[in-house]
Amino acid sequence: MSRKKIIAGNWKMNMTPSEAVELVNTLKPLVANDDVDVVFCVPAIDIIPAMEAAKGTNIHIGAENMYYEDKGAYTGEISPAMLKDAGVNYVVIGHSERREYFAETDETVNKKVLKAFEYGITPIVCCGESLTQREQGITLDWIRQQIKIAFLGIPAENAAKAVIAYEPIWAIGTGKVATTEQAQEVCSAIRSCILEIYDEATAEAIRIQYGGSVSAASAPELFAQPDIDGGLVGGASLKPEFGKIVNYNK
Ligand code: G2H
Repeated sequence: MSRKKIIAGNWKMNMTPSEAVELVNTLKPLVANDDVDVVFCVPAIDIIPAMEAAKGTNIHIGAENMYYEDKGAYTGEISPAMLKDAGVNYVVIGHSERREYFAETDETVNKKVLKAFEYGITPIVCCGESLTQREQGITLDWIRQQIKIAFLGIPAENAAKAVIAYEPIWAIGTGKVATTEQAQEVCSAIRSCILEIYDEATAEAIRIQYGGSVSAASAPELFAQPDIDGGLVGGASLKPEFGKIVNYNK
């Protein structure tokens, strides 16, 4: 079975609404590639203007986070209903920066994944090990635990539609990209873990991205790996370079 690649930008806390419109306008002719799903995950305040600017193109606008309750007294949070109503179909969940600075845990990640599916939003579920964990040789155990908890209670038909982003923390924003072998090894282990939890069809269908200092130079080899179905791209998604990453196969 051949999976459609998914290449997503993660803008993080960059771009004011007017800068967002400018960036979408700059990138839209550069990211036209119907062979891949192209997603720009943007700050909440940029979602609506970015969506307006991307109208009529192949770009999907996604969110970088959401809360796991439907509505209520949660000052400052964004609900899944708000995202859905704005036309958002993808949301990044459990990025390592959210885990590090905003106390997100595997349990809150699981609640958010459950809630995203309830609203028909595709979660991009992030996992990844620290440098210490890699040096201790516990990378695969750690990732398996993150995946098992993230997918607790998720039925196979939903899991098959999910996206998992493997992002080694030591490679994020450092310019230190994982080697192709390291990235493929972990992405393949993630697929085996999904096979263990569910079945072959789900493991074959789920899309697994690599993230961490992806660049136009590293993308073609990374995305050619059998278990890497695209990338979650930070720094390079804010530049025309993102067009080259999306067109890695041209
Ligand atoms: C990892 C990645 C995007 P960057 O956080 O999710 O960022 O490509 O800048 O390392």
